[in-house]
Amino acid sequence: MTHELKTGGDRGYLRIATEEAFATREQVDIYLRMVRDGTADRGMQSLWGFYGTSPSARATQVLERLMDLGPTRLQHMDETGIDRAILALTAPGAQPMLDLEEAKGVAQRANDYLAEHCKANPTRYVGMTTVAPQDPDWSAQEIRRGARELGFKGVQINSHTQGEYLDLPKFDPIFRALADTGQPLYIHPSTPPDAMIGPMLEAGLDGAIFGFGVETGMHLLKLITTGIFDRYPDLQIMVGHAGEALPYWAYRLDYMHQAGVRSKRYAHMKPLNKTILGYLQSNVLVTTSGMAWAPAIRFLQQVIGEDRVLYAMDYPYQFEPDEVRVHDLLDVPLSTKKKLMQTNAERWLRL
Ligand code: 1DF
Ligand code: MN
Repeated sequence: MTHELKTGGDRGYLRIATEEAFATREQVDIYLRMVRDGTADRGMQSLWGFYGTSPSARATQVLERLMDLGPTRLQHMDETGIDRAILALTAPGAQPMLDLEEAKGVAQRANDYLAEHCKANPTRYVGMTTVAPQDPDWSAQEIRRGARELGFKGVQINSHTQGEYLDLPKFDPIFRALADTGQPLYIHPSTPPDAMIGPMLEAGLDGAIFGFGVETGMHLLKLITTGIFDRYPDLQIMVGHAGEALPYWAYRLDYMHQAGVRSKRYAHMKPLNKTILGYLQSNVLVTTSGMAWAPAIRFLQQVIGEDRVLYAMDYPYQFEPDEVRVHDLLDVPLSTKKKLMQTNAERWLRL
């Protein structure tokens, strides 16, 4: 794999990367305070204890790149042929912050900061709104402000909020705001909550290697089985990492879900309008972040449809030029590749 990576569409498509992270100094300082004073959950101790304090090349480089929305990031995009980046505040955003006012302030200032950089680089950067789901009504307002005043094109929530998942009725204002603004929700991974993380942490599997996917796949599955898409039939939920394993599991999920519904094994497991695979094919968008692997990408295109698979790099956590080439060299027609790299993002994010 040697071809030169250039922006500008020389291969017949632009490259739009859809899960790209940034951080604010304020956010990271609060994480470090929480790690020090013991208010961080075990996942944050593990994740941000590492990125915030490790002297390793990975940690120091990731942290430096997260905080930059300036020339270095643009240069890295140029060097790897990334035309546009869909940017979101890195996980877990303001969600673990225990002081509500502090959490909302961090989210709002991050949104303002991102909006400024998007305005300064309108052809390169697109923003997603960050929220503080601990306050669902405030988050709904911030989603509307992001869509209507800041020019953002979606909303990113980093899985659970202090152990709570978005299927709880109290989070409904967030879904109302997504419906009113017609924006997709990106459920980005976070480390699992304390109730789930134990055995993973012992094995070093709590982070992006596996814990992220278990946590986030379960979150989306729980939303599906509790009927989110029957309540909001037009809602689109994005997930990264090739669908956090759900597409691969779809057959078994449907078999066992239907068996559970028929036998009335769980009082709250109700029949749904569609199969789980059916929702994956009508309400879920999947990105290739962290999964630059041709068999997985082809599988997704086959199972959930080529209109629903979107390219993502996951800068700066997985900044690997050869992974862009893997996408370029996929053995699919140019029309399919153009959907993957460019037009699916334009369509679903209304760019
Ligand atoms: C990592 C990976 C961290 C991803 C992330 O956010 C993240 C990591 C804190 O490698 O520790 O977004 N990722 O999506 O793969
Ligand atoms: Mn990510």
